[in-house]
Amino acid sequence: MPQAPTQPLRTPHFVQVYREDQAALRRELTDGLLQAQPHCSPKFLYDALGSRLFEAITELPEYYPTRTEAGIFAAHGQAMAEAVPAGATLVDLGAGNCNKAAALFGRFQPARYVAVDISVEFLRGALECLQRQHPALEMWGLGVDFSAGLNLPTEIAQAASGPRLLFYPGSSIGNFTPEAALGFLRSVHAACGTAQGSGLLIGVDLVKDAATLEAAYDDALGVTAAFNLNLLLHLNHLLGADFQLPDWRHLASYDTSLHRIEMHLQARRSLTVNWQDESGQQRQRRFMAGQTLHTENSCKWTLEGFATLLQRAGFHSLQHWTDEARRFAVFWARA
Ligand code: AVI
Repeated sequence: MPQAPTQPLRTPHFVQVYREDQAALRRELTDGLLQAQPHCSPKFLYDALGSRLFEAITELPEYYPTRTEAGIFAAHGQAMAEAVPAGATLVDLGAGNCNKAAALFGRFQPARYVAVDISVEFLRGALECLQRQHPALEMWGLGVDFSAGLNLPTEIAQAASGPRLLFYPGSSIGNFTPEAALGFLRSVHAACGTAQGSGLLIGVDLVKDAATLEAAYDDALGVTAAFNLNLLLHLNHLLGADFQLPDWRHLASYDTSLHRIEMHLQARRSLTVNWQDESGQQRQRRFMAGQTLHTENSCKWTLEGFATLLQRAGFHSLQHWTDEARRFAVFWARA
């Protein structure tokens, strides 16, 4: 019997822009370690083990943001679908396993899906699997470091000719200082393009009592402590440094005037850390007992403060949805 012709299977397109630059990484890390208040960008929390530990954090009873945001999408998904443009290019910033965006395909009916992360290799498996489930949807994987601003490569900008729906869930905007968040949101506004109806759907963690926040960033099981301490293993790997884990303790405290959780690693005793900079020169940093390495800020916003930030970045016609306890909010903002 003749076989019915089968549809050729669509495959995702992949574009890798980010190239790891070992010398630039060593320079950035050396510069941070030698400051009066030593610091390190939170992006270094996410090596392979750090990414797994972060996934575990999202399951912790104390870490409310992930499940609260999911509850807001479940309760208000229909209202969101009515607000966002139909048939849009859905651009998923920090897509990871793509699960959050994929859960919205049914309601939002995008014409095209662009998953953005630092490396297309992180996206490949998830996108290939999603493509089999949604054979008609055009899919792209884009590997860029958008932490210093988002810039869509020409081939994707050309493919995304209609309205664009930029999607930035998870309250990762909180890991930018307010000034850096403004610069980043301005770049997202530009990436929305000029088609009618485009905009940004973004999750943001709200200001609340210090006890709830400090528990969320210093859980009883010690997973966040492990996540923070793992940064030292990552630095040992990247720099050939000699951080010893037992010499360090995890700290997380809420600064009520800056509205942010600060994560630090505190030296338990006076010690010296050694490493090699980008030119192979031996460097060292003395830490006195109690001195810290600042590893992350997680800024919390009021509804009014975040609305003002979005407007300063060029967005308008804002809508937001929250949970009953007003712990977390999802904003829709037109470009
Ligand atoms: C990824 N980001 C939104 C998390 C946060 O809550 O700031 C990272 C994190 N750090 C400690 N726990 C979770």
